[in-house]
Amino acid sequence: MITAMLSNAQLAAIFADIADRLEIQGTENVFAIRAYRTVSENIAAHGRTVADIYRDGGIAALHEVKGIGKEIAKKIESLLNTDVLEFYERLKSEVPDGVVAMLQIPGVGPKRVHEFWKTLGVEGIDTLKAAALAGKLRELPKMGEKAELKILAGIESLKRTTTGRLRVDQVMPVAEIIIAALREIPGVQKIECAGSLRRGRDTIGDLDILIATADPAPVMQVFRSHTLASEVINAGATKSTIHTRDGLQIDLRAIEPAVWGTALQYFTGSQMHNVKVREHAQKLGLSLNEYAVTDVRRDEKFQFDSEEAVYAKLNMAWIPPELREDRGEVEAALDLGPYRIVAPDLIRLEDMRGDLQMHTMWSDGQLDVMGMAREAITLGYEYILITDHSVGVNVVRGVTAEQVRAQGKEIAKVNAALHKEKLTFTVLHGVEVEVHSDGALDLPDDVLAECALVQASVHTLLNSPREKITARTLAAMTNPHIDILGHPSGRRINAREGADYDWERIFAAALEHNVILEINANPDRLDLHDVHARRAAELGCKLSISTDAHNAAMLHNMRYGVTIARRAWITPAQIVNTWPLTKLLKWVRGRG
Ligand code: DGT
Ligand code: CA
Ligand code: CA
Ligand code: ZN
Repeated sequence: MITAMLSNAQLAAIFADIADRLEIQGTENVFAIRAYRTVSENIAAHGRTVADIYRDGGIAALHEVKGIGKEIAKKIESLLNTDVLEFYERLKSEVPDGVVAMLQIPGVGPKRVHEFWKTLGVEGIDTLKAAALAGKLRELPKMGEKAELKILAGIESLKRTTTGRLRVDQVMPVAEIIIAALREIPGVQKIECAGSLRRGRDTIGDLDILIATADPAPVMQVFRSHTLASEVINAGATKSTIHTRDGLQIDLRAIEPAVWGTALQYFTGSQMHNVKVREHAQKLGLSLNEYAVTDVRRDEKFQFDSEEAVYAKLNMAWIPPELREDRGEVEAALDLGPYRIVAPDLIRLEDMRGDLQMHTMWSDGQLDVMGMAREAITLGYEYILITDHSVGVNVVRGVTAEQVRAQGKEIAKVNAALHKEKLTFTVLHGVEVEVHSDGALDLPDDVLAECALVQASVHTLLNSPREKITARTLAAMTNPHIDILGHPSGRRINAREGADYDWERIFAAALEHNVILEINANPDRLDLHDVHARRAAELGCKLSISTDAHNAAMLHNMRYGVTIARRAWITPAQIVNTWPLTKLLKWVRGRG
């Protein structure tokens, strides 16, 4: 019997952690470390859930996932059956968590951590900081004063970014697992996420789940004893709170079905939105909380089982949760009046016809062109743009001018093969060209001219002063071959801030030169973010939403990008990859 319903992401995280700990420990067996890393990546990228594969086909079926050999299959079996792996538990006791935590410091890898730990006896970030301040790190081989300062700066940047909030992709799968587990319990009428996850924020403080039922006891019981719960914080009759092993807090509240509307409205927030709504209600002589709307003078209470009815009672249109941040949505809802929807044509995932940023084995992707095309076809897309990195991105393998041309031939072959199968699907040939620090592009114009669309991206020196980085990117945007500006700010959520651009000038240039601004859907980036995307769209800029996928699984991240676009009040017409291919190509060719 499978007891633990581990997701692929959780299994992948365990194997990545095993590889890290072995490497920190200084294991001689480089081969084993690499095997664990490969398995971790392959599990994360695998289309099917490994737990399902095991349940359906047993241990033999696990070999379906590349890299899972006999030993690792046994480990997965043990994890799925008993939720513990003795080998892993032993490794965790040998290499303390505090030591592993040092890996979070930018620029610090397992080999360094091994030295800090074994040579200096440092067992955590705080003691590392003390050692650096005492000048002890500079004496290690291949270190020095500069490297020591860099580590101190890295520790400071960690403090700024570890806000205790998790990325949305670290929370969404957990929400889906919990909801699936609770939905089938007898008596459950409705179940939905509230709070920041329902509003589609890029990071989540804690996960709020609401459930409509007249019989909360069994639901609370199942929730608190779920395998994901590492700790039960609160065990009330209608409210429970648990923590998961990844440090996520989950609040579950049982709601009387008759007051579902007010409860969902209240617990969705945001707090600022609710304050605004209550201020307006007051003007009507009404007050509201999670249980009812009250006519204050008559002391009469009204219950609502739907959110639409709550807003209607306040003479307001229903507001999509993504807009509830007190950014003008309450005013818009008042103007429209009851039983309407603020922004009814916000973009939806179904509107997407293609994906305009992805990588293949020509650079640092894991699949070939055909592999990416096949996955995109299963998603119902009509086209994709292949955008491998140019060589200038020195952290990863890139394509040279000759390789861009050679890739063009491969793409033509893939298109011919798909055409033969009578598939109406087109692979477009693009490239992600690096913008050098002086604004020059990493590939010659004649090569760029051969691509259907060209994306320019900045990956280096993102912390340059505003004037410098703005000028650098503006220079690239004026090159007539540039069609898209990829992940414009360069931020990595919970890891580094984006560049300090003069955004108004970037948006003006995008408008003038018809450069499409990307909303990168990778949940690690989500870049442009909502406020900037909204401003750009308002100014008339065109945007794209693309996954920046490096494997098949990452193509499925499109939904996170669409959510950001919804939070930016964006409609399908403003996103170029909702357009039919002919319209997109016509616009790109006719521009400038
Ligand atoms: P988070 O968890 O930091 O990502 O953000 P939220 O918005 O999920 O915040 P959370 O979990 O504290 O509360 C969920 C919603 O419940 C919040 O958006 C509004 C409502 N709420 C909770 N506590 C209060 C409160 O003390 N006052 C008001 N006005 N609303 C509250
Ligand atoms: Ca929350
Ligand atoms: Ca909460
Ligand atoms: Zn990039």
